[in-house]
Amino acid sequence: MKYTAAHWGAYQFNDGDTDLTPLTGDPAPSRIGKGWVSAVRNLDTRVLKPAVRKGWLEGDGGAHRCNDSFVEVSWDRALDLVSREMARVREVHGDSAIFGGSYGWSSSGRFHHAQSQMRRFLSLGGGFTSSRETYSHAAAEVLFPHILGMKNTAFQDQVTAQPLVSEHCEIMLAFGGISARTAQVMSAGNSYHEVGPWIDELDAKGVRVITISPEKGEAKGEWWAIKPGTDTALILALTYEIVAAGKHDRPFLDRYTSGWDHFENYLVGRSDGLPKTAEWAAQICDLPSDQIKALAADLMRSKSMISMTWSMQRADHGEQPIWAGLVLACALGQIGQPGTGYAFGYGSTSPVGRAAKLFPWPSFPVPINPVSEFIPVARITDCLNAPGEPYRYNLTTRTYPDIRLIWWSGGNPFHHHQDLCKLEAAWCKPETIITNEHSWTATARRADIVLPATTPLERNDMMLNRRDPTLLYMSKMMEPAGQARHDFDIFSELSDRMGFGPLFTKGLDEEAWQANMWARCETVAKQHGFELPEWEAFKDIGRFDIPDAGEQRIALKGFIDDPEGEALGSETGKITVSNQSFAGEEMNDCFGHPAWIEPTEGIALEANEYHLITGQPDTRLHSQNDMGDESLGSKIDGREVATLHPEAAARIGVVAGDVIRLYNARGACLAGVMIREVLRSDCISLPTGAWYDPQIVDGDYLEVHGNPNALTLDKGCSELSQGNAAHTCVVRAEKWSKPLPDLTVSGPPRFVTEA
Ligand SMILES: Nc1nc2c(c(=O)[nH]1)N[C@H]1C(S)=C(S)[C@@H](COP(=O)(O)OP(=O)(O)OC[C@H]3O[C@@H](n4cnc5c(=O)[nH]c(N)nc54)[C@H](O)[C@@H]3O)O[C@H]1N2
Ligand SMILES: Nc1nc2c(c(=O)[nH]1)N[C@H]1C(S)=C(S)[C@@H](COP(=O)(O)OP(=O)(O)OC[C@H]3O[C@@H](n4cnc5c(=O)[nH]c(N)nc54)[C@H](O)[C@@H]3O)O[C@H]1N2
Ligand SMILES: [Mo]
Repeated sequence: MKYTAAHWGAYQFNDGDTDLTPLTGDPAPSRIGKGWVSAVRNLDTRVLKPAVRKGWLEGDGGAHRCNDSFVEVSWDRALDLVSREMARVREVHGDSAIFGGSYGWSSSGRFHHAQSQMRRFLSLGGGFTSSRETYSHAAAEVLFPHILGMKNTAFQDQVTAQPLVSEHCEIMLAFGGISARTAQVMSAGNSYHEVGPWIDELDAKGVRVITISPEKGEAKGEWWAIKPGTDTALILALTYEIVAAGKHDRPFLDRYTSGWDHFENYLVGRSDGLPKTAEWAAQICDLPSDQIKALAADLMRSKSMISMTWSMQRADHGEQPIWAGLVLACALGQIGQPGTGYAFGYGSTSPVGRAAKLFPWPSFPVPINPVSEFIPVARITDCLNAPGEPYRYNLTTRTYPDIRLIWWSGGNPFHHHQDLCKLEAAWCKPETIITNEHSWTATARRADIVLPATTPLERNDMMLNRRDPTLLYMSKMMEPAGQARHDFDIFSELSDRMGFGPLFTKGLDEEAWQANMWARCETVAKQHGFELPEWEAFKDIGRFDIPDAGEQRIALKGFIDDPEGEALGSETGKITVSNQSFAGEEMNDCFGHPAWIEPTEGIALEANEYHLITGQPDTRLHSQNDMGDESLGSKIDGREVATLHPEAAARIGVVAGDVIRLYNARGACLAGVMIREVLRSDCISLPTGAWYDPQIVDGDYLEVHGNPNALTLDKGCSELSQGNAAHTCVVRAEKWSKPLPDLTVSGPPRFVTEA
């Protein structure tokens, strides 16, 4: 038996197999995996040879970057062009002119990790401007150190174990729901999917699960169809009603939090004349006030978990709901007890609340970057548009660097960024863009030099995931497509050409590096009281399951048990209900305490306006595998499918199977129509990830495949985090009755021979 792994699961196969089987023991294998092998084998969309953009060869300065043809070249020529261009840019503009932020999920093996390989190469070559935080939860990453005194990853690692919730919790108040759809995924690989079974267990044990979301999706139990972007108002009202009844836990608030009184002045309206009552919230959230009051009363007498999906903060003012939710949990005083309190990310990925020990497995080493310049990850368009301009971020004022060369590897900004039309214009500004890619993604089609990379199915690697109790030797399943090479080989040869080959490789090849990483794993295992098989034996067996790997953690228990000895790293050592350092900054979009701040758009909808919900796709990981069978098979007329409520469909005048045009001032896209009563009638849900395919159709710029980022808002959540606000977006909709434009992304780009 041989093994391999992806962020969506772990797989086994025998030599000669043409498809993969989910790992034995996985109770709920992922749908995404069904489209993996076909995507890798789809040679129409794989990058088969190095390619250089025609306009770049002709010196167009980037002008035609977003709509150009390519010249296929030899590896020798491609690497020669790259090394000369890198040397030129470093020489003329300095190291910080190179942007290597390269955000993205790449693939699961820890040796062939595209970003780590690239960052090792760029760091050893002189350094690069990097990026901070993620598209997943930037607002939390910036906020939590202030209010919880710890990093988001540290909090994620201690989120209360799922079995404890099943056993002890009575009300699971799930903002954004808890979804097996998103729990298909765990960064670095996943040997079992437990969230679907956990949801069933909560149901079986009689836990009252309340899904607060504009979209019910497949959720079981109660559904509160809240208006998007208004959760903070609901949370404040629940807190208000608890305070008004005198049922807030004053001893807990005094002992474990700071700044309650200042917040309470706001909550009850002493500071702004506006009590945050159930009636007040009801009209903002579009929920009945007596339902809010009844829930507040139930919370006062029940054991509850206040759970927030990551999506809650991927929105304008995204800091507010997750901070308000924490404050509600403080008012209820159940933090630090088994199965109750506060959680961030149940279901958003598989391992959040997983009852398993954590092991600090090694990763491919990335040296310290000699350049300290960085941008908040989602400010890429602003950075390219406004070098030298000031912006606020995490209580400081910074200026955007002047980027002349971008290298992207293992990420797809023309998937992940918002307002892609605006990004396209900014993307034409740098002098050169280089990418390593295995597929002709929208980003590869907008790069100057494209270096074809292998996929995990075409190489040997290791699944080492600190949150998973299984280690796998990932065996190569098939030969690389075309002339694709491993990222490690690409960067090894480039370092050689650029004079630092031995520094990059340390004289080791792929096999020696992996054996070396395994030796470091053996040390970690010994420190944790167990032995790993030797390298050759591991390669042979392929799978190692850690003994006694179970562990049930309780979030913040150390602090609750010993608030002085285990004081938090926040400004007061406690959970900050009000935060003095924010208050001192006078930000107009994040105050000294959680507050209701209207989002930039979507509070008042005009006729024919809808909230666009752009969550994660069921059939893919972001844009990965979009050209595989599972994703392609789910489309309507080749377009990504938007879900509409029957009333919305009737208003727009469409039936299931039609195609609609969604549009706003930022852009327009087509999508297939599915009609279901699983979302609000003023919402349209269009998952992310259809490969971006904008075309000029009858004089209009139209994304023809169903990529919602043609429409979303490119704005920082706030001056605090500058995270993305992808979920805040309003669109109009109309039936598309014209002929359907052919997709261009389902085939390779235009190739030409050099003039
Ligand atoms: N509207 C909207 N937009 C969103 C979101 C949303 O909710 N709504 N969600 C956001 C979130 S949370 C995220 S995390 C981002 C995700 O955005 P990304 O992580 O950028 O999306 P992926 O499609 O996973 O991109 C990974 C890329 O790496 C490439 N790749 C994979 N393996 C390798 C390899 O071994 N070598 C090389 N060289 N390349 C490889 C793949 O082909 C793919 O193009 O999207 C964000 N965008
Ligand atoms: N299948 C699959 N799974 C994935 C991924 C993938 O691409 N595919 N990507 C992974 C990644 S990188 C990430 S970061 C996580 C993201 O995980 P999440 O952020 O949890 O996932 P989303 O699908 O963006 O949103 C979850 C829910 O939030 C709801 N929601 C949207 N707006 C609002 C709102 O204003 N209020 C409330 N209460 N609810 C709202 C949506 O309707 C949706 O049901 O998913 C991971 N899992
Ligand atoms: Mo993410």
